[in-house]
Formats: sequence, C-alpha cells, structure tokens
Amino acid sequence: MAQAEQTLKEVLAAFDFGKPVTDAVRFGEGHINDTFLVDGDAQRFILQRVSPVAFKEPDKLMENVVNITEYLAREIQRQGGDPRRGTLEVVRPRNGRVSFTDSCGGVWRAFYFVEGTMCYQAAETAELFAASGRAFGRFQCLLRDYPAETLHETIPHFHDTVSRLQNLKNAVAADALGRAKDCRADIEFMLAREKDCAVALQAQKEGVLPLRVTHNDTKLNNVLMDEKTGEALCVIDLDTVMPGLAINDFGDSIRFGANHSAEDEPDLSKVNLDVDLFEVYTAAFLEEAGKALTEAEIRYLPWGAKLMTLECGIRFLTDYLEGDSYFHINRPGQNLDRARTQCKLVKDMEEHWGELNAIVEKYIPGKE
Ligand code: ADP
Ligand code: GN1
Ligand code: MG
Repeated sequence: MAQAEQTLKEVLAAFDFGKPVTDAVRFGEGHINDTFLVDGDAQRFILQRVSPVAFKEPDKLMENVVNITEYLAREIQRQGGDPRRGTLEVVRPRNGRVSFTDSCGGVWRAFYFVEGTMCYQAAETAELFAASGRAFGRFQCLLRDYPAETLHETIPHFHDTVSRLQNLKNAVAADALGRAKDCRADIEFMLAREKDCAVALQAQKEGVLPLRVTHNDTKLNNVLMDEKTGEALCVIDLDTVMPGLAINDFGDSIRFGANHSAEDEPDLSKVNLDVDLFEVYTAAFLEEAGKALTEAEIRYLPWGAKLMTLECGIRFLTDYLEGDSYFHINRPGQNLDRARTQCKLVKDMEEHWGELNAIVEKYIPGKE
C-alpha cells in the first residue's frame, strides 16, 4: 500500500465517524491544507492535514481554532442563530485531544461538514459577492470583544508586505531553479511598488489603523453559502485568525472576487477589476462592519485592496521561484500565472484609483 494511503487509513481509524471508515476523497480547492470529505454514519465530515509548510506550530493553531469556534458558537447562539450552521465545530479524535498526529508526523483535525451549503470559486452574481461581504463584516463584529492577546500568531509577519517583498528579493537572488529569467517584467513590476508595500504598516505604526481580530484569508471560497437562500452562512478556514487590519480582510476579498476570472487565468485580457463589484462589496462589508470601523479605516480600504493583491502576487511569484512548495499547484507554471493575474489587477486598481476612493468616501457614516 502506498504511504499516503496507509497514512489516511491510520488517520481515519483515529476518529469516531459513527461507523468504521476506510476511505475518503480529496475535497475543495484550498491551496494550503490537504482536505478530505468523509462519509460518516449519519453525517459527513471534513478531515484535514494541516499544512506543515505553512504552519510551524499546529498545536497553537488548533488552540486558536478551538477557542475561536467555541466563542463564535456562544455569540451566534446568544443572537438567536444556529451555531451548527453558523460556525465550524471541531470533531475530537479518539485520543481526546483536538488533533491527531500520524506516524509520519502529520497533524490532522476534523470538522462537521456544514450541510446544505455551497462553496463558490468565483463571484457568479453580485448578490453572492455581497453576501460574502456581509459574512466577513459580521465575522469581524462577532469577534470584536475577543481577547486578542490570547491568540497565537500562527504565521508570523503574515500580512507584512514589506517582508514579503524582501522574501521575493531573496528568492530572485538565489534563483534556485533558474526561473527568474521567465519573469523579469513581473519582478520589476513588484519592485517598482516597494514604497507602497509599507503604506498600511506605517499607518498602523502611527496609530491611524488599529489592530483588530481579523480573519486574514477572506477569499470567497472561505465562506459557505446557504444553498437554498444564497445567504452566507459560515466563515471557514480559521487558521489565520489573528490580530490584523480590517482593511486587509476587505482587500483580500476584493482581490479574489471583484473580477470575472480565475486566480490562475493565463489569458490576462480576461482579468479585469470590476469597479461595480468593488462597490457592491464595499456596501455589504460596511453594512455589517461599518459601525465598528473608524473613518480612517474606511478611507484606507482601497489600499487594503491594492496591498493584498500586490502581496499575494509577490507570494505566488516567490513560491514559483522557490519551487512551488507553499501553494498547491496542479500544473507547471500555475503560480506564475497566479502572480500575473494579481499584477494585472493591481494595475487596474491604480488606473481606477480615483473611482475606488470616491466609492469608499460615499460610505463614511454621515456622508450617505
Ligand atoms: P485551505 O486552507 O487549504 O484553503 P479550507 O479550510 O479553506 O482549506 O478548506 C478547503 C475547502 O474545503 C473549502 O474551500 C470548502 O470548500 C471545504 N470545507 C472546509 N471546511 C468545510 C466544512 N466544515 N463544511 C463544508 N465544506 C468545508
Ligand atoms: C491561501 O488556504 P487558502 O487557499 O484559503 C493562502 C492565502 C492566499 C490564498 C491565495 C494560510 O488561502 O493567504 O491569499 O491562498 N493561505 C495561507 O489564493 O497562506
Ligand atoms: Mg481556504
């Protein structure tokens, strides 16, 4: 039996799924963890191996996830919602802990599958995108009073765009696989925006942008939609919930959802920022989170969009140069294509900069 298959069997036996389970299928389109769908006795489960490349301290990560999900469940219940559908719930393995370590050292955890939901890879309609905006805005409000100092930093410097650019420079200098020659123009594009990389961090240092408990990975496919009503139900992928900037949660959603192409679209003529979708998301996100945000945060939202897009491009390109060890790929050159779509979107944002700023200005309380 191949090692991976044997490990999966070992892991499946470590959990109580209501009946003996010997097989599970790969599931979803996340770039980081290894995700499987498990058919249990009366219900389904999500089983995941936590990425050892991304997360160096899985026990601390799981402590965050358990504490956050339990906190969210209490808040949702208090507000009259259904915590079983409104948040993830960790399923403890037979060892009574919150994760299981296989004999090769892999760390695994399970969640109840949130039934009756859809997970989208693109904003197929404006309503769908708005629903995700309300969900991430609400998520931030639900965690407004969460004791931030008790959260572990699961990936240090996660949205430190300056250090992300430094990593890119290091990867270019090392050029371990001789790939830098294929992407000179992309590298130049990113280096030309070195000053921009410091904008949000500087505003945070100066006290203009406050640290809040944020999700930090607010892609559309990290929220589950009710398949009947289309409303967003459950924010998932909580591995990077840490103190961060609200503009980054806004920005990462714009990066992924305010366009009509896949993140790895090779034909850049198809990759365009949709300014109308930018406005749709702005209105929806602020409908839920707006009351909690300062005027300065609202004014900086376009910077959140531009920086999250630039930073993600920088990270994809760095991974391409280093041999695709961080983001899962299913074809050669995929991380380079991903980096290029991000550059194209950054360029579009710069071209529409005045419009984006005028849009957010409309949503500053008292200006509607
Ligand atoms: P990654 O960090 O690799 O992105 P995610 O935690 O986002 O991993 O999970 C990958 C995919 O699995 C999600 O995009 C979603 O489709 C699906 N998924 C994860 N957890 C659940 C759940 N509890 N119920 C239903 N689907 C889920
Ligand atoms: C990863 O885990 P996933 O696929 O939801 C990544 C994000 C990137 C995103 C790009 C922990 O998100 O930071 O923005 O890919 N997550 C981590 O699609 O690095
Ligand atoms: Mg995900």
